[in-house]
Amino acid sequence: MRLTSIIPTALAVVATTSACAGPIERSLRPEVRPASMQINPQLAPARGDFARWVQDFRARARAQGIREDVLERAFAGVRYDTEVIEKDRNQSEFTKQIWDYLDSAASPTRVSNGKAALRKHSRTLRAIEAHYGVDKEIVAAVWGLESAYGARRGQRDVIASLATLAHDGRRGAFFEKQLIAALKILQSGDVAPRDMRGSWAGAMGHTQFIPTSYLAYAVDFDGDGRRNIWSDDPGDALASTAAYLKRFGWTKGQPWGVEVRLPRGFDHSLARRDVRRMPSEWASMGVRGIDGNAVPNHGRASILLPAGAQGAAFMIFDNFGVIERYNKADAYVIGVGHLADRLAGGPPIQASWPRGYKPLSFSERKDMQRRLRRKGFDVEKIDGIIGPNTVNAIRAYQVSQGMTPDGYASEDLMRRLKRR
Ligand SMILES: [Ca+2]
Repeated sequence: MRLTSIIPTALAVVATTSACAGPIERSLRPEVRPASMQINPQLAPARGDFARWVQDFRARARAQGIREDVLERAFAGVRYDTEVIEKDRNQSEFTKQIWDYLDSAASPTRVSNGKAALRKHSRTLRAIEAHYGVDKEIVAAVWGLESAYGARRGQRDVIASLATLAHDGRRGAFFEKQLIAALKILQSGDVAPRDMRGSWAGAMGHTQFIPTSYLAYAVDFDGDGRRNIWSDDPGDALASTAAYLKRFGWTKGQPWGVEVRLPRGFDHSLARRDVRRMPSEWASMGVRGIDGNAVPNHGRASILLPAGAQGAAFMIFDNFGVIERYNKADAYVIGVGHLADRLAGGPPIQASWPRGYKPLSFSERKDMQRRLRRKGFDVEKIDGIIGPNTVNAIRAYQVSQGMTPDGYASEDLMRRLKRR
């Protein structure tokens, strides 16, 4: 299966709702995206002729300090790339449930290739871990998801891709900023134009930095005077990833999260990011590691149920939020974290997922609430939101039906409610 580059757009928003199994995009790639990056179809007119756009753009680039000789070399032979636009248009069609995503993220091949990569680059990765205080398995896991350990760094001309996307205008301002940053990279001499290759969306090198992230966070780890994230030698790229994670507060030795078992009768309304407790407090409520023991006190933690009550449960720590700085999707963060655990010799996720489950649509959820109310299980509001009240009503209904009272808004529940 091909796990290609995509800038997650809707994904980042959708997938932060941890109470339901939202669609997960095909990408295993993080992008560092400014919060202001929004898609507004109204602002997406065709801008006409590409060559004329490039002329106008070059004037804007010169005004921002890019030298004419750099522009001349960067744009030599650059053409509008229709494939890039096709990929940009199609990306939202690729969706995955979290369990399918995690199957890919920690596939047997990716785990064994990762172990081999850790062995092959052990000296570099240990030096990076020592210098930045970021666990080498986490760095390797980001590498594994971003480019399959360097095998898929992207072969497109970054200037052509970014110019095409900036000209297209759907997210023109964002990509023009990336294009300026890419030109600054060329102007710095870190890389020659022909070597500045990347994904269709301009993510570059082993860990797929976009140009603005490169400018802010890339490092020259081998000390040759150039920050080279494109070469076969992954040292600078992996160190850049570690530098990035360190910058956003990585705590060495703290897990991103650990899989837990929730006690019978656990109040699922506590499974929220803003409910943060010490593992000992969770343990006193019966929340245990998968081995049955209390989770060590690694710091305050939340309970995350990425696919609802029927899937795996995780106790997540501050490092989870650090990985989110790459990509906010729960699936991505768990993918990186779990792959890292596997590379360190850890076991697969133990819980089973509600495979085959299709999330109820908004109107189905409202229909479910109406049916619950009609049967005497009040949900307070018919709003399509599965909050604590709805979960409690589902539980009470499930008890009345002799079902497992997990409070989960499943298709099975819906079928039951539709019976007389
Ligand atoms: Ca270097």
